[in-house]
Amino acid sequence: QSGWTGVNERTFIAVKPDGVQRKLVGEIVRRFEKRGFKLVALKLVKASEELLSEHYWELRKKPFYSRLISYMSSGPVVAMVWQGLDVVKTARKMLGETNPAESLPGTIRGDFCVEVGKNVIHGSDSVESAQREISLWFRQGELHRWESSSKNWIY
Ligand code: 3AN
Repeated sequence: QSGWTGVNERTFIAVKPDGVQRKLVGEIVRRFEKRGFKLVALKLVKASEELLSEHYWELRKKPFYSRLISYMSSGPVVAMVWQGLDVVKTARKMLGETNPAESLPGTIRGDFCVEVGKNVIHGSDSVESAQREISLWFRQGELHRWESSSKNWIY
């Protein structure tokens, strides 16, 4: 796992229940594909409260925490792993700001939502949290290992 840097960097992306309900999955997958990232894993899951409490461990003291957990467990989410050069940082740019009101048009949140409590998508905020989140949401066997080739210029 520690070797996943450079073009092999990976991030965890999840379309949240509001995004799935609003049928934004295809649009979001399309944006990541067209940007040039490789899909490594994808599944539709109804997240348990146990999984979500681990995922949002850092936010457990926040006033909105219980609302966040019930929103995230209100329906299925589409959990994905994407791979490519600087994917963690680039994905955060593609998502926009946590608060959609501050997200620029052209970003996913800037184009599709207005509420911080229903902001359509999650993306890991660092390489370390990406590794933690990927191993929390996926088993090793669910992650595709793309052959590293000398033809990395082929996207
Ligand atoms: P991000 O998802 O952009 O990394 P975090 O980790 O600070 O942002 O917040 C995680 C999630 O918690 C957000 N995606 C959002 O759904 C929810 N959240 C964050 N701040 C608020 C808030 N002030 N009120 C309600 N929900 C919030």
